[in-house]
Amino acid sequence: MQKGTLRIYGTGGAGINLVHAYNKLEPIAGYATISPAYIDTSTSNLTEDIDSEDCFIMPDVDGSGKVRRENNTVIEKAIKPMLIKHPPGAFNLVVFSAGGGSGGTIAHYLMKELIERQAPFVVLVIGCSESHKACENTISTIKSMDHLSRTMELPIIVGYEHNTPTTPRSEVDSRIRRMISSIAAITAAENREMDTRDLSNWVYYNRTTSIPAQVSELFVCNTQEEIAKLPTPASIAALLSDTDTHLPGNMANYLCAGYRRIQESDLPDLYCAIVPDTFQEVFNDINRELQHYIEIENSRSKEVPKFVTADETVPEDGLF
Ligand SMILES: Nc1nc2c(ncn2[C@@H]2O[C@H](COP(=O)(O)OP(=O)(O)OP(=O)(O)O)[C@@H](O)[C@H]2O)c(=O)[nH]1
Ligand SMILES: [Mg+2]
Repeated sequence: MQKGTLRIYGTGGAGINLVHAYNKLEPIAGYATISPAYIDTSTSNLTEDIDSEDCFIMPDVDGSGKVRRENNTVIEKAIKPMLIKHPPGAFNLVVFSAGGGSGGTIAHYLMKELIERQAPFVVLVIGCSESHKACENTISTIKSMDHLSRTMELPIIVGYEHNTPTTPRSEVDSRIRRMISSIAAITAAENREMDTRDLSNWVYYNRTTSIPAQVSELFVCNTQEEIAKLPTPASIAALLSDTDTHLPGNMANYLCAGYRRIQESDLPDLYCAIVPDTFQEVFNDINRELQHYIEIENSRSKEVPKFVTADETVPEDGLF
């Protein structure tokens, strides 16, 4: 049996940092072989152990300085050549932070291309609101995904975490890595009764249910009790150890289950749930933060203080 390959595109600085944990990882039984691709507008997040053939750095630019439109033309043009060098796998992940200028922009054009090819993918997004600009970029990232999903009439599945003072980067990173390992487990192609088409329909749930395609959230759960606390998922991909595990009929609109082949495994059951109803709240929370930044900005004095008085003589070269 052919082992599954999971392509992980790490886009922008945070994307590269996160995907770096899987650099040159030896194949592990029960998990898809991970094939990382590091995509950015600068080399500042690359480390010496990353091979240049695993990278695609946009030509003639050096970072986007947190401005999404700084390099968007270069990025849009580069996506097709990038995909020739780093083609999509049977399943794909796009990992990035929404707060910067590069990761979210590269991810936007990449998602567009993956959707056009109907290549199944999940995006893992780190939202940021430590500054007005980061918050605005995070909102813009969500709006872009919403528009893309609407115009293409296909769902976009987002595993979402947010950097906050109480959820520091390291905690966010380990939650994102848990999602990566879970997706690598369900896409292993070694699981009994789980086909590639099952996983494609898990992502594109609108093919098999009447739920309209929309930006939807990914939740990884280990028990059915955890699932029961969520609004009803549109779809679940379950990876179980025991074929006798009872799967109640009302768990989700679409459910595909696979069974681990590794008998001695004490790995927990996995339920990867796609929920359409929670992302509105994610958006509302960030938007509230953005409105707060806007209020602060509006309350600033628009007058620029003048330190050179009108009766002073300014030297010809401006040097006081
Ligand atoms: N959790 C987590 N957050 C990160 C990490 N690196 C950066 N961030 C956050 O992501 C935001 C954007 O940073 P980057 O991902 O480096 O930005 P970029 O996509 O490279 O975009 P530009 O540098 O503006 O071109 C920062 O403001 C940080 O808050 C990381 O490794 N983990
Ligand atoms: Mg950067």
